[in-house]
Amino acid sequence: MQQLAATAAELDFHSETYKDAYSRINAIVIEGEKEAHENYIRLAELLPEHQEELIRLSKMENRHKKGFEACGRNLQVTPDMQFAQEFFAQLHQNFQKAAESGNVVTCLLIQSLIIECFAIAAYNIYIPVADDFARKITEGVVKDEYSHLNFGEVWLKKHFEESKTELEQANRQNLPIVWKMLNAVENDAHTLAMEKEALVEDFMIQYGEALSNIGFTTRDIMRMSAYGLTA
Ligand code: Y39
Ligand code: FE
Ligand code: FE
Ligand code: FE
Repeated sequence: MQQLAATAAELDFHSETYKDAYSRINAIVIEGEKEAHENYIRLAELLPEHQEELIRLSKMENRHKKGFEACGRNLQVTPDMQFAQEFFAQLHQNFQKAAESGNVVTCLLIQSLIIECFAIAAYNIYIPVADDFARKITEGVVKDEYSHLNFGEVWLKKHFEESKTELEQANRQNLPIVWKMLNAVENDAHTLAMEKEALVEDFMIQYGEALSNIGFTTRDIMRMSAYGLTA
């Protein structure tokens, strides 16, 4: 009954059950950081006036990746990178397609809003239940993720009127994918004492706040948030 073992106080970071779940969650985070690193390099090409800042963000993502690789090694876990690539495949593909078409608004929605909010939610929920080594790493990382989210918010706020339609359509296309990803990781997250309900709640708070900061009304946000709830 591994499903019952997941309260923070009962976690055994060295149990086979924990390490098996960690091999997938750790891989997801490593793959996510790797793709985020690549995505910010791509965004730097698409937004040459922000090249320096975006390259700086991409380097932060690469450092995050190294930090989480160390977390896996610390627990003697081999990350399941194949699983992680499949986990991100749909969002990854949508980002690539948007980048090829020069749809920078869609790229920013996928990386700087959706993926960053997902990361912030996951890391906030993970920190209280992480092993000591991983907690210190993750506390440093999550601060950076807020600054990545902020980059997207500031740019999209500045270009809100001309981006609105593309943002709504990119939200409609990509938000359902996030719910599928959460479902795919729900059991493993539970084994690490990370509850899906908490992840969903934190994600929606971050994402709703981001949409509000960009310029969407509460009514818009309600409508946009409803996409994918059935996924
Ligand atoms: O911007 C970033 O650094 C984001 C790439 C990292 C995404 C991490 C995704 C974490 C999802 C973990 C789900 C665990 C329940
Ligand atoms: Fe539980
Ligand atoms: Fe990161
Ligand atoms: Fe980030």
